[in-house]
Amino acid sequence: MLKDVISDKEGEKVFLLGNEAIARGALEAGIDVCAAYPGTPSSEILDTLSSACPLLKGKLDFYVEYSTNEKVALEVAIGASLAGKRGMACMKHVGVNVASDALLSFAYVGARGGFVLVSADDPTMHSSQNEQDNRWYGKIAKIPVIEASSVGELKEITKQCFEISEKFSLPIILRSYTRLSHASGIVTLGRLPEKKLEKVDWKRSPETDVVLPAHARRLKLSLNRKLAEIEDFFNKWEMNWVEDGKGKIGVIACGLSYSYVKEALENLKIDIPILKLSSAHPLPEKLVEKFISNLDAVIVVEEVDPFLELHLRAMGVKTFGKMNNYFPMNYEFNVGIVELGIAKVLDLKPSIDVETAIKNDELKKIAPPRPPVLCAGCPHTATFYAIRRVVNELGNACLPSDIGCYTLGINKPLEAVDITICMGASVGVANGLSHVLKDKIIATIGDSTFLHAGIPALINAVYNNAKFVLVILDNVTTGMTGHQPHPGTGVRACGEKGKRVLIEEIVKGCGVDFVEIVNPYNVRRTIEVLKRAVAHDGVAVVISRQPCAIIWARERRRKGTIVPLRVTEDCDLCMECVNTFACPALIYDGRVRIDETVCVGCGVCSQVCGKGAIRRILKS
Ligand SMILES: Cc1ncc(C[n+]2csc(CCOP(=O)(O)OP(=O)(O)O)c2C)c(N)n1
Repeated sequence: MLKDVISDKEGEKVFLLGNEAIARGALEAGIDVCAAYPGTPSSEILDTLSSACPLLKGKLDFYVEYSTNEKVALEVAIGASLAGKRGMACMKHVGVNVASDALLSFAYVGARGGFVLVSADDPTMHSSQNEQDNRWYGKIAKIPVIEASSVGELKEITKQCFEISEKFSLPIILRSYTRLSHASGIVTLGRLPEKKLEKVDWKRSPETDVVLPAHARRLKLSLNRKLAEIEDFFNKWEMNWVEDGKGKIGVIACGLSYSYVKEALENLKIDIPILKLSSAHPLPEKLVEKFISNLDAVIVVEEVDPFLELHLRAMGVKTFGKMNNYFPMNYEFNVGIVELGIAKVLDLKPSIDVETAIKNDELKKIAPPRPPVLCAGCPHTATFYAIRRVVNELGNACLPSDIGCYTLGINKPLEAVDITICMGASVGVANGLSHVLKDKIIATIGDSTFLHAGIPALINAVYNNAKFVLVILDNVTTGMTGHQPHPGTGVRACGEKGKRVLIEEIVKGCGVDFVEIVNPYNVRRTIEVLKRAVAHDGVAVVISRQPCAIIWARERRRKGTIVPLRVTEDCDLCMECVNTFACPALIYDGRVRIDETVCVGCGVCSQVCGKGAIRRILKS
C-alpha cells in the first residue's frame, strides 16, 4: 500500500506489490526523475510514484511524469542521468521495442547518474501481444540485465541497480515479469533519504555524449570494457550465490525461477547444488565455471527463452533445459512445471502429475471464465456500432485497429476490428492497405495510442495521398492500463494541471482536411459523419469523443444522478438491441431487460431500438 511505500520506518516489514517494491527501491535510492508510459504489468510503478511524489514533497523530492511513449520516457530518464541525476524509465516489455533506438545508442554514451530501465515482461501474454524475452536486449545493447527472485529482493535489487549503474557508468535493465510485478510479498524497508531535487550546472562532454561515428567507434571499445568489468563484479556480487547440495547435477536458475526451483526441490525432497543468478547478462562465467567444476551437467531453469542455456552451451556446459525439451519453450513456469522438468532429468517420481502442473487450474475450478468485454455504456461500443452500420451499407470494408480497450471491438456482434499489430500500427497499416485495396478502409485508434505512435503515420498518409477514414476513439484517458492521464487530458502525473494538447489541432496540423468531432452517444450523427468521411477523397479523421464510461459514471453514480434505461412493454422481442449492440447491461431471460446496477444511462440502446421500446424513465 502507498502508506507503506512512503513509510520512513526503517527496518519495518511491510507487504508490498512487486511494482510497489520497485517504487520503494527507487525511493530508497533517492530517485530524481522517473518517466513511464503505462503498460501491463509495469503500470503500477509509476502510478505508485506519482501518488507518492506530492506526499513526499519537501522530504524526498523527485520529478515524475507519464511520457507520450516509451522512447520519450527513456530519453527523459537519459536527460536526468546525463546531468548526473538518478533516472528511471518504466515500461512493459514491448515498450522497450519502442525505446530501443535510444537505448542502444545510450549504451555507448553510458550513464552518469544511475540509470535503470525497468522492463516488465509478460510470460504467457496475460495482457500482451507477444511473449518476447527482454534479456536479449541486454545482449544486443550490451548492457547488464538484472532480475530478482522475490518481491523482497526486488526492492533491494532496484536500489542496488542505481549504485551499480553509477559504479560502471552503464544503464541497467531491471527485468521484472507479471508474476513478480503483480505478486505481493514481504519487504524490509530501508532508509528513505532526505533530499531536494536541486538543479545543477551543465557540464559539456561531447566526446562521450555525441554519438557521431568517430566518437561511437571509441565508445564501443569502452562499452565492451565496461561489460567485462561488470561481469567480473557479477562473479562476486552477493546477489549471485551458490547453494551446496548432493550429486553431480546442479541447477542454475535466474530471477523468479529460483523461487520455483526451491519449492520444487522441497516437493521432490532432494538437495542438489544451486547457482542462483540475479545477473542474467553478462553471465558471470567464472562463477559458473566454479559452480560446474564438480558437476557433470546443469539443469537450467529460466523464463521465457533459453537465454542462459544458449550461453552455457557455448561455454561447453552440458545442460538440461528448454533446448532439449526438459522445460517448455512457451508460456510462464510454475512450481509444478519446474518440478516436472527436474524430476525428468533426475528420473524421479514427481509429486505432481503433468496435467495438474501444466493446467495449474485450482483457481479455474472456483472462478468461472470471464472473457473481457467492453463495459456497459462504453463509448467505443457506440462508435463501433455506428461503424458496423456504415460497413454493412458498404457491403465490405477493411477495419485495421490498434491496441487498447477498443481491441475488444473484434468480438461479435460489432466485429469492427480486422487487424491489430502494435501501438500505432492501425494508421501505418491503413496507409499500405489504401494503395492496394479496392474496399474502403476505416481504421480505429485510441486517444492515448494516437499520441503514442499514431501521428507520424498520419502525416505519412496525408503526404502520400492515402485514402482512408481514421476514427480516433477519444475517451479522454488511457483506459486499458488504469486511466493514466495523457497530453489530451491536460492532467499530469501527480494530478497537476498541464497544458491540454487538442487532438483535433494535431490532426489539422498533420495536414488533414476532413476533421470532425462526434459524440458517439449520438448514434445518428455519428453514422452521418462517418458516411461523409468514407465519401471523402483523401484522409478523413473522425474524433469520437466521450469520456470513458467508468469515469463518466463514477461521480454520477455517487450522487445518484444516473437515470437508467428501461425496456418497456412495447418490446416485441425483435432482439435488435441484443444482436447488434450487445451492451453488457442488456440481459435476456425470456424477455429483454436492462441491468440497472451496471447501466450508466448513456441512452445508446434506446437509439438502437427501432421500436422505441427502450426509454429513459424518470423517477417520479
Ligand atoms: C508499446 C506498448 N506500450 C504500452 C502498451 C500497453 N497498452 C496497450 S493499449 C494502451 C493504451 C490504451 O489507451 P487508449 O489508446 O487511449 O485506448 P483505451 O484503452 O482508453 O480505449 C497501452 C498503454 C502496449 N501494448 N504496447
